[in-house]
Amino acid sequence: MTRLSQTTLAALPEGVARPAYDRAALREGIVHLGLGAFHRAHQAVYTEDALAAGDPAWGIVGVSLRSPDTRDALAPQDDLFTLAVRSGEGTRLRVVGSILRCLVAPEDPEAVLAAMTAPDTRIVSLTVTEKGYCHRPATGELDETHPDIRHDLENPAAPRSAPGFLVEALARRRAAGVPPFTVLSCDNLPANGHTAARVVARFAHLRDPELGAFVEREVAFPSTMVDRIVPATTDADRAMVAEALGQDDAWPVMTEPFTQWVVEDRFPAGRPDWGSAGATFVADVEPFELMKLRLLNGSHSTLAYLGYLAGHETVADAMAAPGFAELLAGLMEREASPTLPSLPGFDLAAYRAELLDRFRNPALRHRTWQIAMDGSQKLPQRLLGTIRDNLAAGRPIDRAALGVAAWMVYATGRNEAGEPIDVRDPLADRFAQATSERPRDVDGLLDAYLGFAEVFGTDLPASEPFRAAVARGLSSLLSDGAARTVARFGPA
Ligand code: CS2
Repeated sequence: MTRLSQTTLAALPEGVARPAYDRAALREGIVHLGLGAFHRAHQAVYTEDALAAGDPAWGIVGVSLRSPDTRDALAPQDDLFTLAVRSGEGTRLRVVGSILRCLVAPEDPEAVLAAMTAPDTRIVSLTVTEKGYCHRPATGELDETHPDIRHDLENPAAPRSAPGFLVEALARRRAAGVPPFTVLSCDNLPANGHTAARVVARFAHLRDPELGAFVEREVAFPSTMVDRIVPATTDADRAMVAEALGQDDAWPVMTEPFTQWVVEDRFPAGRPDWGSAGATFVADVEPFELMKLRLLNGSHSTLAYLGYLAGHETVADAMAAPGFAELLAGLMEREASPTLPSLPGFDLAAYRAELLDRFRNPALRHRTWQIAMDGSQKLPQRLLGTIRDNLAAGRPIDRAALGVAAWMVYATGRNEAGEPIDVRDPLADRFAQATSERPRDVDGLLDAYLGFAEVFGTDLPASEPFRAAVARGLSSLLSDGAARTVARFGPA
């Protein structure tokens, strides 16, 4: 079968959308660090629409900080890729052209720095996942002992980490008299612009206090709330896309119809007209970010750990099992929502109902295992913030605490039948070690995990109501299993 490429675009079936602008006329205006499926289904699509609206200055250079896989898949197809938007009603296909080339940082850090220092580059955006910030999840501060940070302080001209690349590129621009780019974090972190600013400024300060002061003074770090569910692509997805295109795409991206991007409008060097594609610009993103992290992501993680332990492969499977929808509805309505700042004019109840519908999307096949990854980096902003606020206000925390308990069982690396779980987490080895040294009972697990201050801080482990609520969750999970524990939330 022919491979998708610039020259085969004209042969695509009529229903498949394709770039509505002259790709050859684009300039490179954005460098994106963390070229995963999420970026391709979200920011690359908003930018695609902005390019079609007429400003050719914003082509994207995609950078993978680790693996060559995306570049290897996309380069032979002129960096074009297919977006498949799936729901119970069917699939819509669109070929996206906003990414102009892909770089692989470990192969050639200098090429990445050259793209980041080019005067035409005015935005460097990031989806490097929570752990890519090299910060301490409980406090948001740079982890100065992180191996990549140590490496980048010793080898500033050949960095590995996102902070290392950003600071070296900003230093080179400064030396060359080129104004700084705007740093645009698109990761699921609270106040993500602020978090990025803290780690980048701190890293710059460690290199040279004057450079640190420059970053604080001169570089804009707008916060954003990003939302679109993007499950990992499978071979079945590839086959479906090839069949529909009549052409091969080595790495299409699967997603849902829903998409949302709320952005703080602080781009001193300019930005694409993402508003033409439906992005919302606001003065303060934080209330939106908290809402999304605590409602969507908090529910997602709770569902992922409990769903995985109950034997459900996908989110939609778990949603169809007894009690899951009720548990999540209660978590969102009774525990997460009361902690949120008010968003005048925003219909929170409709937002929660829409989330449950999105989780039920039968066409997505979003694996619980995928969402379960990196729990140590996700729990603080997804569940622990909700718990802290409710403890302070004397409100219930049982559902969120059950989510935490399920994570504790999951991260032992053994499921309810004693079979191994492939736990992906930067702290996985330390969790396995801590739990293997203690009995697999309520006290043993509490003891094993609550010592991890980088996850729980020092306040939660010292809170009796918190320990008691997690203990109740653990006790039910260990004696009755996840499926029965969750089923109790369902109609009697
Ligand atoms: C998910 C998110 O994998 C995960 O942790 O919770 O990727 C989620 O799908 C997105 O944040 C939705 O916008």
